[in-house]
Amino acid sequence: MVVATQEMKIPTIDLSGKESHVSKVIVEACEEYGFFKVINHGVPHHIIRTMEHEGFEFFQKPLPEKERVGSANPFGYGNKNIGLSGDQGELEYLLLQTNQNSLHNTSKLISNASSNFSYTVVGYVEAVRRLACEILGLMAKGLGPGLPNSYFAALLTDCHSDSLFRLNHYPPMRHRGNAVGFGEHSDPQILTLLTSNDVPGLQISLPNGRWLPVTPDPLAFCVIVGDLLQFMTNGKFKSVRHRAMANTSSTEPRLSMAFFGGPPPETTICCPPQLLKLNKPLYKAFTWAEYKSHTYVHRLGDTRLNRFKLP
Ligand code: GA4
Repeated sequence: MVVATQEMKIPTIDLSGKESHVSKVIVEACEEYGFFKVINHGVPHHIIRTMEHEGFEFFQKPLPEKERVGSANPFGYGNKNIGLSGDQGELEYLLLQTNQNSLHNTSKLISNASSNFSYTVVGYVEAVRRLACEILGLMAKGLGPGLPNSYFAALLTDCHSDSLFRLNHYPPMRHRGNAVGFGEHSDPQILTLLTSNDVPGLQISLPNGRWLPVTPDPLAFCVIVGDLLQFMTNGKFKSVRHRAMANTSSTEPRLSMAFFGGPPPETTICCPPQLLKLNKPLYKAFTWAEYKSHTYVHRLGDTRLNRFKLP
């Protein structure tokens, strides 16, 4: 396993900068890495810390209480089993749908003080969805004229948007060497916004095949290009493969929180003509529902994008 030791190259983008500059550097980061960090992102710090606090409260509970939420199928509480096809990892997690009704109902199973949990998670999800839309707007702007700024963001604000929220809890496991917490994969949706407490674990795959550890920064969000954005930009943006190592270096648990921005299930995924210009399309058109079921069949670590390549 080759691991690069420094983080020197991961772009950290200050969203309070000049819009034309910010959109340019975002597009460059998406082309080169499919990954960058944002700071001065406008999501209030207390919203992030309160969500994190609620997450820790949940994972500290005895196992039978956590299991009352229902096992992740795919939504609910998961422990060591990731997804439906048997991938394993050294973590436990909550995977939630992000529509308000579903968040309210699941909150009742997650916490005795369910109105606190529900209020916190609804507020958090709305704040990160807004940030995801802002970033998608900057991407559309940076991709050049002709594409409306709301082109990608509209898929996340649609009331049928299939976006998810995930809390991952990595317990400290000193002396477990290179155990994997969440195996290598790319995110199937459009865009992921991920933040964590100060405990390391996330690594991204670089174009040269090395794994680069990402230094945790609780004040920043990591932005991860998903498969759908790779398809919709005809391969210009790269969906980045990433993984989380088990938490072997800290005595504290690691908690990460990921918002996965996805479109309504029946959305046709293809590259808009404004982005194709004179290039020929690299991928077939398909719906998000089709691609999503394909990801569940092919599990983590698969080369699932190839199936949609045109000859
Ligand atoms: C990876 C990204 C998200 O965490 C996720 C995961 C999903 C799950 O846990 O149910 C998947 C995985 C993820 C991709 C392949 C399939 C589906 C587990 C799995 C083995 C919620 C998502 O959308 O895709």
